[in-house]
Amino acid sequence: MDEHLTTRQVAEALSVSESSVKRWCDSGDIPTVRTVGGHRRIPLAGFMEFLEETKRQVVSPLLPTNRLRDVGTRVDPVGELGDPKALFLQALKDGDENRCRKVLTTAYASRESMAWLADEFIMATFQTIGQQWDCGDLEIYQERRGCEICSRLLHELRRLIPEVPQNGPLAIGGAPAGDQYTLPTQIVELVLRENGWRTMNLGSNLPLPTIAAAVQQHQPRMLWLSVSHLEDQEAFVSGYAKLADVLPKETVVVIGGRALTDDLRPRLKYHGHCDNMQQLALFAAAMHGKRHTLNSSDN
Ligand code: B12
Repeated sequence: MDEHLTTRQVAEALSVSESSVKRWCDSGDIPTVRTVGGHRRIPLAGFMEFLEETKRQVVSPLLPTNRLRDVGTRVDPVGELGDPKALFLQALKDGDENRCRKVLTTAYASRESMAWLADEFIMATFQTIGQQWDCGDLEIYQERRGCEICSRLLHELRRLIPEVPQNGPLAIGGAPAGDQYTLPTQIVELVLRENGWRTMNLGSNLPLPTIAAAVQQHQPRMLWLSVSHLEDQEAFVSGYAKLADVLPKETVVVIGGRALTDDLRPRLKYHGHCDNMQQLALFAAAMHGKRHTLNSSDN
């Protein structure tokens, strides 16, 4: 997707008249640029700022997907040619939120898939951040600030995913007690929304009994658990078994995260384990009756 939108595309995405969009462009409410022919064009990053400021949500997807794939990955969001991941990494380390927004939105625009963005862009970039932190080339505050910036941008990207109708299936989830990681479970929520699920992200560091209480209260069709860190594996295995015992039979459990090692997983009962978000997208769509081919360019 070209990361500049037309007034017609924005009007359709928000289900408003094109003349309203043109008025917002001319009044400066929506950041706008002009083509040589004088046509209004709206940068995606600017559109996201407008959505954030006006607390609006797109009601229909921005563009039919089939026009998305011919953009390739070499983007030039800030007027400098460069590998987008390297640009994103540097912007995160510098704490430059606007540059992060430009690079991330352009990368999202190139594939319009949260799952792809999470696996190929965000996870990869944070792995490098982890390595640089681990060998002392990066200050802890830079890592934490990077997480905060990324989390805010994910909230903004959420507004680009059409609201799921109230009769859509419900998925709830989070990270267990002792696990302070918020990005993975925040991303799971976006991937599930993108695949037609209503979602309730309960956040991180949740004692398993309170997750059981949430399942009892809301009777979701799916429960997700993101497990990036375990203080006490044995306590988790016994606590998880108690949770599994009280789950309604309609609730399907999907788990993921770095702490779910090959030794630990066989000791847990669950319906699905995914290594990454693109697998989750396929699982979530299949559960929703939408079968995607496993052709790599499909998600
Ligand atoms: C950011 C970060 C933190 C932050 C997180 C802040 C936040 N707001 O989320 C905080 C400050 C909490 C943190 C703390 C620690 N961290 Co840390 N952290 C990281 C870092 C840099 C990025 C992790 C991240 O969020 N990545 C982005 C997400 C999207 O990717 P991901 O987690 O890899 O998830 C992918 C898959 O696992 C899967 N997935 C994940 N969850 C789920 C769920 C489902 C349902 C599904 C289907 C899939 C799925 O999909 C994702 C890909 O898209 C990693 C480096 C790295 N290599 O990743 C170190 C890293 C994981 N941390 C590490 C360590 C050691 C710690 C501490 C123990 C340090 C300490 N001594 O205190 C603490 C533990 C805190 C705790 N109790 O939880 C080590 C772990 C080493 C190891 N052997 O496992 C790493 C690898 C750094 C390093 N290189 O040493 N950390």
